[in-house]
Amino acid sequence: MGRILVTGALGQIGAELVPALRERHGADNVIASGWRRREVASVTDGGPFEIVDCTLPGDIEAAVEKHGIETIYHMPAFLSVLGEAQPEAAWALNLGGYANALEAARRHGCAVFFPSSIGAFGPGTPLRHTPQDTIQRPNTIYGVSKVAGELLGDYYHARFGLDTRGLRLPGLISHVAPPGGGTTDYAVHIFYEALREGRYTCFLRPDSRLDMMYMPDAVAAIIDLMAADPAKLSHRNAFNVTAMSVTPEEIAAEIRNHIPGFAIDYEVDPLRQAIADSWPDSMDDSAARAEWGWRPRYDLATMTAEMIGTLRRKLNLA
Ligand code: AKB
Repeated sequence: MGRILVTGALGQIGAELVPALRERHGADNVIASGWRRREVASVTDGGPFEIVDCTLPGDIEAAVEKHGIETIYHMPAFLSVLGEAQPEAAWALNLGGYANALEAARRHGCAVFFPSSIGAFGPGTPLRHTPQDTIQRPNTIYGVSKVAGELLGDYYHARFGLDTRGLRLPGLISHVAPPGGGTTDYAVHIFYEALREGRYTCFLRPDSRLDMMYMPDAVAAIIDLMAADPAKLSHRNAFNVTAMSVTPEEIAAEIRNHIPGFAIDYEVDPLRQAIADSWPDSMDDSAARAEWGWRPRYDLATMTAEMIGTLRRKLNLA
């Protein structure tokens, strides 16, 4: 695969994607980058790091030239809730930054990975068993930028022959780096608060069903998609992938199997609830299964057991 650049490497996904790529390709072959340096041990301790502001035309290209990059994993994004607070900045980063990545890739013949999202769907989309190819009319700036990113990736593939690939990721549950500014963040916060406080106040309704995935499955999906035989890919940007379809009350019940006294209550935030209500609750990921062999390893029970065990050690609660 040659040398790799990961942009937005200090975020929730990058913090686990970078070590996995370094393990596979060698630490010196994976250049992590962010718009400023912040110590995230799993990323900054293990190999090269560059300052790259994706919104500046030329920044990504400079890193590509300097390191002889052949593949870009383009991860930075304003998530759905933060995007509604700062729509202009969200558009500049989420789409403008991706356009800069694609231009650098076009000039240097790089392959590119783009993380789309369940946020690329919206009102009008069938929300149960959401098909791979369906109506995409999101009503958040995050969703609009994700749909535009999917289309731009397909355009660069069709027009310039660029090897662009992407996934529509669901809410991601993880314990290395926190998410920030998303609608599905509750599914991470609930574990920290269950362990620290024994209780959690959720900003979504108890029955808000959404697709979710544990981070090791997301990292495996990203790596497997980029390694897949291109002759077998007819979708490229972007594949539905999911691992579980869960509600806050179902996650809480599973946590109670480990922390019996855990209590949850609800103070619904209207913005986040409206976004959640416009997103799928169970995507159909059969295209990913058929075209490149996608299979999640974790369900609600195995993810919860591992999150609780790992966070107990991380928070010194063992
Ligand atoms: C968000 O909640 O904004 C993200 C996502 C599902 O894309 N986690």
